[in-house]
Amino acid sequence: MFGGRSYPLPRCWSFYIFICVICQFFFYLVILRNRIHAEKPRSEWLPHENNSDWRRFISRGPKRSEEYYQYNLQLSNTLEAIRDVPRTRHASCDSHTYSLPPSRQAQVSVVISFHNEARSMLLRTIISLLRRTPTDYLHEIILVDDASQDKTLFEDLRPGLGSQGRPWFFFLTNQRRKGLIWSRNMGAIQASGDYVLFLDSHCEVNEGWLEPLLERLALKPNLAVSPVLDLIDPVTLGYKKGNELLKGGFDWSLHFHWLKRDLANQELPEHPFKSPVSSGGVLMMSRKWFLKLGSFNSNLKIWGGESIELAIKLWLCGGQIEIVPCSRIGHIFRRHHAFDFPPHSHEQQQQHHQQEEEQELELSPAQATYLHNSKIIAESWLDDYKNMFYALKPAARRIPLNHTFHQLHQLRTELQCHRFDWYLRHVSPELSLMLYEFAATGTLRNEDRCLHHPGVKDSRQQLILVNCYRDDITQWSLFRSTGQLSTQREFCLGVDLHQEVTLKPCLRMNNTASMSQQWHRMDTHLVHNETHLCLENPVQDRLVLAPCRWHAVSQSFQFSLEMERQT
Ligand code: UD2
Ligand code: MN
Repeated sequence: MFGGRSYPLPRCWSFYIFICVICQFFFYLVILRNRIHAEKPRSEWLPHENNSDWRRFISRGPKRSEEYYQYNLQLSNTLEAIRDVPRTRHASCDSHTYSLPPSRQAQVSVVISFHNEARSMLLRTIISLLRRTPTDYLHEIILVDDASQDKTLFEDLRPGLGSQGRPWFFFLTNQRRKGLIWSRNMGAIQASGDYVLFLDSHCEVNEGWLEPLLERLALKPNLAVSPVLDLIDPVTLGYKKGNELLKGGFDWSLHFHWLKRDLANQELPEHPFKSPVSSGGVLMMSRKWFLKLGSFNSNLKIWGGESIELAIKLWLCGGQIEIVPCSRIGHIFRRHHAFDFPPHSHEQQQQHHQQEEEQELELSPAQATYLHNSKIIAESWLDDYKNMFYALKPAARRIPLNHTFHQLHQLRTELQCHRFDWYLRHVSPELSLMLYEFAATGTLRNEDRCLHHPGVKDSRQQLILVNCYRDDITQWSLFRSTGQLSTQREFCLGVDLHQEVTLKPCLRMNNTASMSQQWHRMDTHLVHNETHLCLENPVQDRLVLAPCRWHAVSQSFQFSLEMERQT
């Protein structure tokens, strides 16, 4: 019945054993591979210290000074690619069970745009992401090299990150400098995840950073969320806890500020909270919602303002912003820009014209770019309140814009966005308070010169009168309640025992200002309460106190914005 050759028994057994061993081998290989996959993403550079590949990668980078990067490069190069960072979030965040959406509906794309970042720093950012993000959720990391001078960076980086499997890596290169706003938009277009996270290239994500953000996003699809940013010191690279009692906001000059967060009844510091603006540029939201909102306004140039623009757009057009203190990401806050600002138009003639304007306004390219971007925000979203911005930033009136607002108006209609007064009423009462707190604000002008305080470095607290169109010109505020005349740095104009005009830290006792720092307005004069003398600019750059003469031009001072009718 069983025709053909029959093998002797021993040979047959050894064959079966051989097959079994092979099967087992493959079985373990598959299991092991999956386990490696699940526990550790696949980078070759998930380093043991002194990993020679990582060291070689760093050493191939261009040699640059500390000033070039504005942080301690030497230290960054010697630290490990991944290091332990202190747990900075509240202990209750660790015990909380997060209700996460299923991973197939919550794929995260991380977009990192960088210009001239040190190799060790960029890699530390990436490795911290790979190490501390649940692999099920980390879909891809999109790196956009914004025309850095290190031309072989991607070439050298690619092999270490591998080319197969999740998270996927994408390497985009701008041949010409486009700025971070354009580059982040490109990254978001390239992305295919459900959510997009924008991250700077000198960050370290802390343990468990993602889950608290995902939990909030799953609850409210139109939300944008930010972690609390921890502070990495640019000199010591020490990692310090960031403050969860601060929220993001801006003033009428459209400068970003941290504002005090007030806790509601029963609210704990670690609870997520609404914020007028995200934690700077580090934020995560639905990718589709981001694109529907028109991404970051692509008319904004190079650096600055985009997170304020997106925040206003989000709030006015049906979204919200929350900061989530259980999520922590460390960021190096540098004291100065580590890069140049190129002149910002690509068309030669316009570029020339623009540069001439900037020179005439005595603006540096960085200031001109920021002013340009702020002007776009004011024109796009502030409605009539844009006059408040122009009053504080008169130079912005002369910055040319090269586009129309047609598309933006369309977006506002399509998404049925509220007007800006809604933002003042519902989102940032601080901003509307600023409208009522001051009797007058802005530059303080006498004839064609403005009163200026060159900065805290000047130990004599010297006051001078200079050209009003300098962008760093001091902004003054005359407070309704206290009569103090203060700079943004909280130095107050006062009078000393010799009746000399002084500038000293603003003094308050029992909620009333020191008498020597109190002023009131009489017509366009500034009268010192205690001495009844008037502020005067008798010769071009000097400031004195003198008996009031109501017709003296040298005693007539105008703020750029007067909130009270002058008597
Ligand atoms: C803050 C924000 C940043 C962004 C910026 C305003 C945080 C932590 N950072 O920046 O996200 O909102 O304000 O626009 O809140 N870069 C380019 N191309 C350029 C210039 C910069 O790709 O032309 C990169 C740069 O390498 C860095 C990122 O953009 O990764 C942000 O620049 P930054 O770190 O110099 O600015 P920062 O932290 O003051
Ligand atoms: Mn940064």
